Amino acid sequence: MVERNHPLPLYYQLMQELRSRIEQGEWKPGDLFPSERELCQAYGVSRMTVRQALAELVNEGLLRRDQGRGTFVAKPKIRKRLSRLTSFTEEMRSRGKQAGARVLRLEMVPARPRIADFLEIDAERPIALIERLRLADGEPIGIECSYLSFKGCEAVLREDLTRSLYEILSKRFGVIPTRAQEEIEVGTCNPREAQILGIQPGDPVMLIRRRTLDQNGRPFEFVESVYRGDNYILSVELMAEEPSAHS
Ligand code: 16G
Repeated sequence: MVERNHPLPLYYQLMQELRSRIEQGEWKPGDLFPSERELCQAYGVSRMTVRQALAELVNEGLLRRDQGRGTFVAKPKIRKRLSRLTSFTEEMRSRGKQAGARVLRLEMVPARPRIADFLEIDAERPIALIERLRLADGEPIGIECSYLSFKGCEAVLREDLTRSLYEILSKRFGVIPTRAQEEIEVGTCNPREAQILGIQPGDPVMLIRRRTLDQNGRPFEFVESVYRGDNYILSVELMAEEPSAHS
């Protein structure tokens, strides 16, 4: 259901509700999806809210628009093609592992110029730094150093950050990780990283930089992570473009 006094925006709640109805198989692939008007009535929300929720589901590949005919439930094959933005916790859960975190550093720091650029803020503005060792079933996997910038971000430092950061941000701060840009590089770890990760200095590691945007397209997080090269696998699904139905 969609609730007005909820920290998550209405469109986001509606999108989650519709996504779970689709995933539960209420409609079959190829079925005509209820119209905007029907959804407005069923959920008591504005047309704008419905449009935004539907646009997200089209983006995710769960729905497909057919000009002049309406919105249809997409074939599941299309969904697999899209990579979804996940948190460490979700990623581990999907592999049947228990995610954990040990906090290494937690403080407000002035944004260095390079980080300020990524976060689209002025250099030297105070941002929240959270450095954590990430664990999978208790085993060290990587060190994530997140720089957060949004109004009231200093309050995040008082949260229990051994839990999922993305869950805390969505539920308590209304900041919903929606999109991200990532860069991946191969490198070797320095003595400090080696000691924390339980490997040897110079061992291969994966260096990942991520800039994460919220539901309004605002960058709120810049992360620099170092993952152990021996127990972390990046898996990406690639598909050839499907021939269009009209060609
Ligand atoms: C991922 C993200 C990191 C984010 C974390 C939140 C990369 C390189 N990093 O590990 O940006 O802060 O998830 O995970 O993918 P959490 O919600 O489990 O704390």
